Amino acid sequence: MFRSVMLRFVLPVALASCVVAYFGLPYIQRLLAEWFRSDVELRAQLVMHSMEEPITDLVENGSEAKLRAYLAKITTDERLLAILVCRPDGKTIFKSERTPPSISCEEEGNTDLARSLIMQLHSGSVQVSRFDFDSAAPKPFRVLMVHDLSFVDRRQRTARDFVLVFVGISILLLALLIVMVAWLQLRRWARVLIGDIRGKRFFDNAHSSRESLPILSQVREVLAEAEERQRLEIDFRENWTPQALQQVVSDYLNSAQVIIVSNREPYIHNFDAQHQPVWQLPASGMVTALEPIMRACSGVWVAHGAGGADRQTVDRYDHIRVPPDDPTYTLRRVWLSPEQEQGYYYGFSNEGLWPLCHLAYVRPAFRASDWRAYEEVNAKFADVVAQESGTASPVILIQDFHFALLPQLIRKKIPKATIALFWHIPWPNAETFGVCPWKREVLMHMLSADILGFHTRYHCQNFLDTVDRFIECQIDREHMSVTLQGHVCRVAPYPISIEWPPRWLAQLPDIPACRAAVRERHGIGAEVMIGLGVERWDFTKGIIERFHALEVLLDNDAGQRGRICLLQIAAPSRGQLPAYQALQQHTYSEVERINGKFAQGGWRPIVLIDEQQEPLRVYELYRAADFCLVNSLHDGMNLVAKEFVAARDDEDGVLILSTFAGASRELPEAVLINPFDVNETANAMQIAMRMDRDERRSRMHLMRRTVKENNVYRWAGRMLMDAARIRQRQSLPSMVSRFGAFDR
Ligand code: GDG
Repeated sequence: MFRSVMLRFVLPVALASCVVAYFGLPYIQRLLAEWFRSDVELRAQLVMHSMEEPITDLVENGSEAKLRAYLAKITTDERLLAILVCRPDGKTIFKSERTPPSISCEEEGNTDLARSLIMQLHSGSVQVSRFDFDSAAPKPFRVLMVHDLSFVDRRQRTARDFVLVFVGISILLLALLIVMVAWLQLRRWARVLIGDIRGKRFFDNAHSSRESLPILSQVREVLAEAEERQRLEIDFRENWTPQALQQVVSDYLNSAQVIIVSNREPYIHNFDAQHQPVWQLPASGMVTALEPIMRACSGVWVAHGAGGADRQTVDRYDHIRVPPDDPTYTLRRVWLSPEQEQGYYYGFSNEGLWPLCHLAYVRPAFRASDWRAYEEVNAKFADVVAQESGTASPVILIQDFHFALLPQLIRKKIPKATIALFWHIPWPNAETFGVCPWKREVLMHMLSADILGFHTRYHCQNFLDTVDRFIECQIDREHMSVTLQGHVCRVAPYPISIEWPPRWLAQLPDIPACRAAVRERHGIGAEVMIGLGVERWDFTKGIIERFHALEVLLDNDAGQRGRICLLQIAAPSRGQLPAYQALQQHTYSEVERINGKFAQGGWRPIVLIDEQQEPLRVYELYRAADFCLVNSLHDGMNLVAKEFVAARDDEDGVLILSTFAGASRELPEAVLINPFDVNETANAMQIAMRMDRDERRSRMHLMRRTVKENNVYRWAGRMLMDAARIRQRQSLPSMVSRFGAFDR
């Protein structure tokens, strides 16, 4: 920095000063010389004036001795070098002792001298002033007064030396001043910019001083542009693969440790009939999305050990390497007491937050005991994450609404961790969220994360509105961030997806074979079209509503009876809760009623499979279906829609999709419906059944391209890239001080 300030500021100033001195000095010298000379001239006139009378008397009286004595006295003045008294014809009347040889009356008499003349002699310059005394008098004469001007030279030299020293010292002082001011200013800017870069005051001009605003806003613009460019690059990167994700972790995160925290574990161990532990993949969208990422990045996955044989399959550190058939990462199981599970999982999470965030008109229940269990379990998970964290700054990916408190609890234990919380379900509007008695606690804890991810921009806006309503903080809506007590939390949409290609496809036969197998397994005739529903048995998924839509269809168009079958997988979920038990009962009774109403021969309109299926079976069903019905009443994303599309490498099949599922934003080529309107859903089924092959192909082709490009690796890659950027920013101050400068 010192060098560049010297080169950029001090050197030009020094050069300018030298140029001024170079051209100014002769001028000053000339001016001085002129002043002194006119002083000497004046002096000569004064002297002459005072001796005018005596000298005239003495010359006219011819008293040479007296004249000599008189003038000898006058020439004792050291500046007055000599006096000559001359006749007009050049004769010398008087010539003082120190008269330089080159000055004489003769010469003076021959030349037409001006009244005053500067002469350069060996000994230095002299000024010769001439005074004529009355040429009409009987004895005219003139006086030549020679003044020594060597003092002018001396003074000129002194003045020059003084100016040079003065300029030199000024340059030095100026240089010091410039360096100091530049250093102080740079230090200030660096501090402000570092704050900006870390996101603290990035977009807040109120905190920046006025003079630094122009440069700061430019730097800010450049930074924002660079980030946007990087984001666009990622967005347009088409080929997101596990390898690309691994590269992100190694290149951008410097192979940081990645820890995933979720309630649901990716592998559950239960005992089979022979009391042997067997593992199972849970029916969970979150697990479906994250498992491929852990396979790509390794690391540790911390989750609740909920399986009957889970304790028997871990080591003494509660670790198990998974996937069981090809271990690539570690699963750390956390044990919860039945009371904890009841309060935290079934209570606050699934009876409180789940209905709160889904507008499915099931009233949320908030109990203080559930909240306490929720706090307790979150604290327990924070302890486990701290134990599992092998470094000071791991990347921690927290999953879902079960762990809203974790960001702050982990931040306290691992301050330098990069924490992202992904919210897999919708975020409601501020009024709706406002009914939660612990809304402020939930929001404050969440905002300790570095990244808060939602599926859609709409959910992000809802979250920001909610924070705005209940928390005193700074919200930057343009750049989607919240600053609370100096900590910046980025709120961004990361639409989740599935792996591409889904690994199960490789194990499945072609479409006709899958169709044949499914028809045979479920007793569906070859002439019957298959409409498919695959879900966790949840009231948000609209299972009852789709039965009613089918009923409307069969009521309205009797010709469709015997031609359509709704094959519904309902994987039991949260079965301990009254709302889910009621849903299950309602499902059974509606299936019975509708089947009873329309069944004929071997045909039933609804085939309900009320057990969780192996993933391979689920994909076989996708490949066998004529259309897939996703009519969620409210859904964060909905992965079933994407899985169906991914399974159809024949570019056939129709997707009917709820506009209240996040997936509808990405898949507008589906037949979109309002799931609350059963007539519209019935109509959509008709459309699906009648759609011609070309249209089915065109729609499916476009949807497949979207899902392929926006796969789950891209979802994770974008979040990890944002995490990497945040880490770079956070590491900046220490980097700057390492290089010895500003952030003190
Ligand atoms: C939450 C959000 C968001 C279903 N039945 C079986 C089975 N499944 C699998 C499906 C799919 C997953 O479960 C369900 O995913 P969804 O996305 O549809 O829904 P949620 O579980 O509610 O997930 C949701 C998701 O998180 C991800 O962020 O999209 O909006 O609610 O993968 O295939 N899997 C198996 N057997 C079944 O019987 N093996």
